[in-house]
Amino acid sequence: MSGNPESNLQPIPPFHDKNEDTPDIGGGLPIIQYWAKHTLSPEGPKLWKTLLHHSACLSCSWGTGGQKGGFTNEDGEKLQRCMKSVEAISAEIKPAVPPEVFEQRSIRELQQLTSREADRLGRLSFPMILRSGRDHYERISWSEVYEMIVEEFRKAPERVASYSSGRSSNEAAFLLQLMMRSLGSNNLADCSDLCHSPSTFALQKMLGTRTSIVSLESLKKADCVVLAGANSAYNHPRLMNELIKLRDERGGKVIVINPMMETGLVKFGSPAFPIKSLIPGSDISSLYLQPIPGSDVALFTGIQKALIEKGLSKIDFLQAYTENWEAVVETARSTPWAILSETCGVSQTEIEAAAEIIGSAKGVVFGWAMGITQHDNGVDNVFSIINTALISGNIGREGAGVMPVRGHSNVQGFGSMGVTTQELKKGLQTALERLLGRPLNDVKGYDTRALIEAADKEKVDTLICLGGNLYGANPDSAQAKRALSKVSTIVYLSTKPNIGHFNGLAKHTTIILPVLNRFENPYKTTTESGSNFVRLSDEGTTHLKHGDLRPEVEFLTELAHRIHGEYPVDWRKLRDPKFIRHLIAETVPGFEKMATIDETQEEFTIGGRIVMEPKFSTPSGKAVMFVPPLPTLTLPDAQSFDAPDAIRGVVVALMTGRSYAQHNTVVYQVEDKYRGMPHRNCILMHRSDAEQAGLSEHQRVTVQGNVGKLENVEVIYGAVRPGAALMFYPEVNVIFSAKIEHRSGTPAFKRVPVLVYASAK
Ligand SMILES: Nc1nc2c(c(=O)[nH]1)N[C@H]1C(S)=C(S)[C@@H](COP(=O)(O)OP(=O)(O)OC[C@H]3O[C@@H](n4cnc5c(=O)[nH]c(N)nc54)[C@H](O)[C@@H]3O)O[C@H]1N2
Ligand SMILES: Nc1nc2c(c(=O)[nH]1)N[C@H]1C(S)=C(S)[C@@H](COP(=O)(O)OP(=O)(O)OC[C@H]3O[C@@H](n4cnc5c(=O)[nH]c(N)nc54)[C@H](O)[C@@H]3O)O[C@H]1N2
Ligand code: SF4
Ligand SMILES: [Mo]
Repeated sequence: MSGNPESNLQPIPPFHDKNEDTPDIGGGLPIIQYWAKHTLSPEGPKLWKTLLHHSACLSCSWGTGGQKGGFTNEDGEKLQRCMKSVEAISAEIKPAVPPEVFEQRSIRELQQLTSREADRLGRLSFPMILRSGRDHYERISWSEVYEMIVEEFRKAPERVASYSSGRSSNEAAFLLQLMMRSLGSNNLADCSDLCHSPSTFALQKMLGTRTSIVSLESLKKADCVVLAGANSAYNHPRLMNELIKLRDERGGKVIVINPMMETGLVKFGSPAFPIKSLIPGSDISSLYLQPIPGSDVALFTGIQKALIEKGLSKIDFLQAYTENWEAVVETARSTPWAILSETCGVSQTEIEAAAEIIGSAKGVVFGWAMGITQHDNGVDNVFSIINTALISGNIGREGAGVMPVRGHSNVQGFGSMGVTTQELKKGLQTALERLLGRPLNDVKGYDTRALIEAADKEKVDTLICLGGNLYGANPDSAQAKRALSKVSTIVYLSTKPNIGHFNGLAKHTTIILPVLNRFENPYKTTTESGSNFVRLSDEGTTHLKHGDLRPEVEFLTELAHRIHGEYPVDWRKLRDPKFIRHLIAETVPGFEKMATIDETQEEFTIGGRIVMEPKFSTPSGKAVMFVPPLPTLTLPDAQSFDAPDAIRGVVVALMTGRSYAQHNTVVYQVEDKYRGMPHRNCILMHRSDAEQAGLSEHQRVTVQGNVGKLENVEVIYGAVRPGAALMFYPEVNVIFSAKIEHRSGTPAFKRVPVLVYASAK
């Protein structure tokens, strides 16, 4: 193990026997090699042009780029582009898919493509249609598209739905929800339903807000960060720089909570510090806790208990600024240590060490991602984190707070613009009702899972997908395919082909519309970062000179005009997103500065989001605490799987997520070198689990879930706790139908019971 015992409090982490073939640090030289390979390749000049363009990074929600130049963060710090940004850009600057591909390859052939092969075809550059009974996608004109689909949107509003993914702009998001709500449909499913919806729900209930309450500036003042269920070395690389600075420059501490010991969260080599960090690597975790997947409530309750027992809890703070704290404190106090430790699989000593660090820090920021939210008790997990922040007095001041580490680069903006099936914030609802001249329909719309279920019951006629890959992102791929095949018309607005375009086919008409991304759009657009900062992306041009692509906003305004005429706005005027920005400024509280952003070019922090004093937008002005129940975590026995009974397999809790080089359902490279997984069809597991089932490293096995199995999967030993294992989505989505978190609709992607056994010879 690479941890340095002097600076890492936990000298011998429990489940550390990682694969010998893996590097000792995350990041490091391979990042530079990747940069060099791409920037020196024939695509290099195009890549540099885009990197230097004033636009927000396409990839993650950390939100680099914008008006101060492509490399700058909101604090004006330079050199803030990571390799993930290059990865995303180089996918977008690929040449167009040659028309022959669609002329020659039948839909059956296209269905054989892997995610990576589909993406590699190139950029989509002309509208296409797959008509009922045909085998091939055919070219179609934009005007034919409008004529064909406008009637489909006039169906009963509850039978019309949308799905969206957070790569598009705020302007497109605002239009989408206005068009749908003008129809009377609340069916605004969004990728956040599969992602941070539990965070939104819990933050709203407890603090009266829905997003991070920490600004980047404030994060820079923290002397402790707790990072739970987030593999930021892969998915938010610039956050790693903040952790390096916290440890190196401020002598602070980082507590990582993750069943898998991710190399980059132990030590990370960052190009931002070429001499002191890149090659030797910088220490990240001061303490690394490896709980049982899905048990974070027990671990955080344990931290609360230790804070209370050691006199490190801030009872005065709780009394003054919170409600229902007594029940939370009493629960932590009275739950026996044995139960907490047994539930989460982390010892009392380790939990107490975490509490000591938190209790003695000046300011703690609690960050989390999918390891916390993608569970059937995801909301409870978030409750328990916010409870811990409150009990330790770490909310409502500089250098402290709670920070969901968000997903797509503009997923948060979609929520702010009203693309949600959760209850709208009052201010936004009132403003929309004023605009529409009537109350909003109060029927709860379909979130992503409800949409698939409704489609499967033939309750959806028309579906518009603004980006994303609805098919690939859902669990139980066979169900997703079947459900979508019962929808009469599906319209996909996309930049790149993906497996959803070939497998998520409608009953009658499937249309793919090629759109311009944010750095090639002829108009300026905006996005919102995970720390509530609004970014302005400049106009650009596309390299697809012979293509017939449109901005998303142009398509949506024209469609809305044809459906609604001039109700409730002059849609065609909104073709220039500047006018949408005016409408957003009038409608969405906190976005007032959008009205002048075109004149001032001034990017801004959304009003009312960053919480610097312990006053909350709840009815009482106090934070409201809840007691989340401890989870009961059992795994089914091997016999309950539909597998031959003689087999001697092992049942594990499978965490499904991202490899090093993929962006959600889009795979860029097959190997994950930091976890020692040479290709996508691997299962990373603890040596002891494999041996118990008579398996050995590199053996090919069957991984069986509740709705399917994957064959010929290679066993890779890794630093994951026994009982847990890890595989990659979207491929793994064929084998399970996930449990659903009942308050947020989010699937339990991180605790999938599977049986692993030797494949029949
Ligand atoms: N390069 C790149 N960047 C991305 C993305 C991408 O695909 N590629 N995707 C974007 C999107 S949409 C999102 S949502 C984010 C995702 O960012 P992350 O949430 O960091 O990504 P995941 O791979 O889903 O895994 C999260 C971690 O959770 C851990 N984990 C699993 N179960 C548990 C548990 O029960 N408890 C705890 N404490 N930890 C657990 C896993 O071991 C893993 O390390 O990244 C965004 N950024
Ligand atoms: N098993 C498992 N499943 C998961 C997860 C998991 O951890 N495990 N994570 C879930 C999470 S957190 C998420 S967010 C979802 C991701 O779900 P989605 O957001 O639905 O999927 P993506 O793969 O990000 O979508 C990629 C596609 O978006 C399109 N696109 C890219 N840029 C643009 C643009 O600017 N405009 C438009 N219109 N289209 C664009 C391209 O065509 C590209 O192929 O997956 C979820 N599914
Ligand atoms: S951290 Fe995220 S936003 Fe920043 S450059 Fe990397 S991928 Fe882009
Ligand atoms: Mo996500």
